[in-house]
Amino acid sequence: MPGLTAPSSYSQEPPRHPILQINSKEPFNAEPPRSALISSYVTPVDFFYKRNHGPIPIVDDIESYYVSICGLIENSKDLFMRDIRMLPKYNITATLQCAGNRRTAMSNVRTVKGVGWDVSAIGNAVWSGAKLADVLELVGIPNLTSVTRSGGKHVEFVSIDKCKEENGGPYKASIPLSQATNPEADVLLAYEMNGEPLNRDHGYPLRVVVPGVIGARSVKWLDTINILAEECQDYKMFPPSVNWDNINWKSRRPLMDFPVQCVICSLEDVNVMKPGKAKVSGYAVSGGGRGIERVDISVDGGKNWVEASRCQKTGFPYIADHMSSDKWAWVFFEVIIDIPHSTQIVAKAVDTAANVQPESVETIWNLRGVLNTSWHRVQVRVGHSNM
Ligand SMILES: Nc1nc2c(c(=O)[nH]1)N[C@H]1C(S)=C(S)[C@@H](COP(=O)(O)O)O[C@H]1N2
Ligand SMILES: [Mo]
Repeated sequence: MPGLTAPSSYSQEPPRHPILQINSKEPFNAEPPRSALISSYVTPVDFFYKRNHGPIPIVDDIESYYVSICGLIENSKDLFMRDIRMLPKYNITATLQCAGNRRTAMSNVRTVKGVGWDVSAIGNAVWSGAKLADVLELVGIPNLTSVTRSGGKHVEFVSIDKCKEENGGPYKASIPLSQATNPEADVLLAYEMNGEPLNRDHGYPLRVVVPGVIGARSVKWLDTINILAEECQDYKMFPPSVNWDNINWKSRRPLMDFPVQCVICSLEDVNVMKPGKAKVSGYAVSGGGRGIERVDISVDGGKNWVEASRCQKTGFPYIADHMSSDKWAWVFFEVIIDIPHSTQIVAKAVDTAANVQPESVETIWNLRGVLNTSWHRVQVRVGHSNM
């Protein structure tokens, strides 16, 4: 691990913004409040959720830091930061979402294993760096390769952090080689976030960003890129019937694209207000680069619906899957509705493949508590005062 050290204690953590709600201190896992999350289309680094499995690594010497590329390839190679910076630099606006986003709501159905998250284990940033497809070309893997001559089909990213969940080993995750070598998939080795060098929490000096895919694959503090025949056995989803006694880990594929999701961020779970008009706003996003076709809002628990307006950048209309839209980024929605009496407000989104969020969290419950994309519901208690 040249130039990069993984401390085994939490005594050298970076400073963090006091606005963050801390879900776990060691390792540090935190998310911003809902209102802060939707205060800007590009999430400020300070407000961006932080998801860690161990202590934050430290770069002692950026000059000697390199990434090794090895495994089922003809020639292994070590790439220094200057080699990566020499490649064309791309700026990609992409939303990162943890598979555990909204896990707390799922654990209210039945206990699940994992860090609890409200609705803000998500953020949208402009990531800059080299395309992984260009990096892999340097080691002789052409664009659009699905299998190397020696049988490599997956690209594993290995970090150096010491993670309890990995039995003290480093964090790692893989993606298919076909995605890694597809320039249009926009997989980056990123060294900047929102125009600044990555900070320590988000992977300094170099991280992977896999747009449209669960956040777990965007490995921070990159140390090694391994070309493998088999995929990494991590982050999976099991049917509701599976428990810790009958689980067969090998029976499921790892999660990749996240499904369509939307969340109301202008309201908390329970709200007290006067009768009248209220703004309902939040974010909607889908995986795999699919756009948001529609966001529907109901003020009667899901019987009747109105359509919310959608936007990404001010001054540009949002058109799903259009050149002018950021294909990997979330969309904000907004609607003004009349709330005459106490009720449940519901939001659901539809993506450009006509996928829609499931109605109830009960039907998608799983023991790891991943991918809670059920209709987002908030309660409103309307008080009629004579004042
Ligand atoms: N090395 C390393 N990379 C990692 C993780 C980690 O703990 N260690 N967490 C992953 C998970 S589960 C998510 S959701 C994202 C979170 O990225 P962020 O902290 O920049 O928001 O990073 C991923 N990459
Ligand atoms: Mo995650």
